Amino acid sequence: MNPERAEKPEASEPPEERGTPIGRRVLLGTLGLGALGVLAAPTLQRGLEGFLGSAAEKDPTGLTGLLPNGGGFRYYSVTSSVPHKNAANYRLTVDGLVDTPKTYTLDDLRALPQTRMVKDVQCVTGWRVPDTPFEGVRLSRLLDAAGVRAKSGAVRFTCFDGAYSESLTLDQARRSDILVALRMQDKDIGHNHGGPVRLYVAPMYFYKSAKWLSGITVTEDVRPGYWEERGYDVDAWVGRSNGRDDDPTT
Ligand SMILES: Nc1nc2c(c(=O)[nH]1)N[C@H]1C(S)=C(S)[C@@H](COP(=O)(O)O)O[C@H]1N2
Ligand SMILES: [Mo]
Repeated sequence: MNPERAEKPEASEPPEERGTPIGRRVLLGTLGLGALGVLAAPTLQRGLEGFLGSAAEKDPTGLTGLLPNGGGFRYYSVTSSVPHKNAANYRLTVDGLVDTPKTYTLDDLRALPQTRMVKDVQCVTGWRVPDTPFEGVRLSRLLDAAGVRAKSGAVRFTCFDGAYSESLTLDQARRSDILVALRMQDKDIGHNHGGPVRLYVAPMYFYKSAKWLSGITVTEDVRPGYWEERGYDVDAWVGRSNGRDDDPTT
């Protein structure tokens, strides 16, 4: 265990690590809201999203990591608000070093063969959610459809939150356990979990699974993603990176 590596994620993703006074207020507020939801289920989703938005506004550096996101997950966003996308306005582009750049609608993606897998989710800050189903289109299929050019070496992912990004080497991106996911927990992916489409990188820490996915760009070299520029490992294998020794998820 390399202490230098272990420190970095904590420093750059503070929410779970530091019990700041603001953190406590946000958490208490959320618990109150949860009780309300029992009475008013249909309005809760909107109310919760509004609340998450305003909580993030108070601390855009990531306090939202404290907020429950259902089923053991925590809500993360590096921006204070994220536009909502649906079947009418969602688009995913595949471009860069490819022969045929493509743009997919949600229906286009739904029409492709879907792969479902059930594995644990592990966040680099320590929380883990067992046996979580994800379902979607294999990333390798979309890369093949676009025709990756010979000199390519990596894939970059961008998001319609306008800030987050991720990356994989081309070899990693071609693994069969990496999905452009449309469903999570056997439901269409909701807004707070990065819907309608998020990346799912089964063998790596959950920060690789970019929410609100809007762009897949084939590049020559790996370009470190949002958290990777802030200290996280680019090769984020669960249990073999970031100075951690969690059980692998695959
Ligand atoms: N666009 C975007 N994707 C993201 C993040 C983010 O802040 N923005 N956070 C990452 C991290 S650190 C985690 S642990 C998971 C959290 O996913 P959840 O909000 O569905 O629990 O999303 C990952 N993908
Ligand atoms: Mo995370």
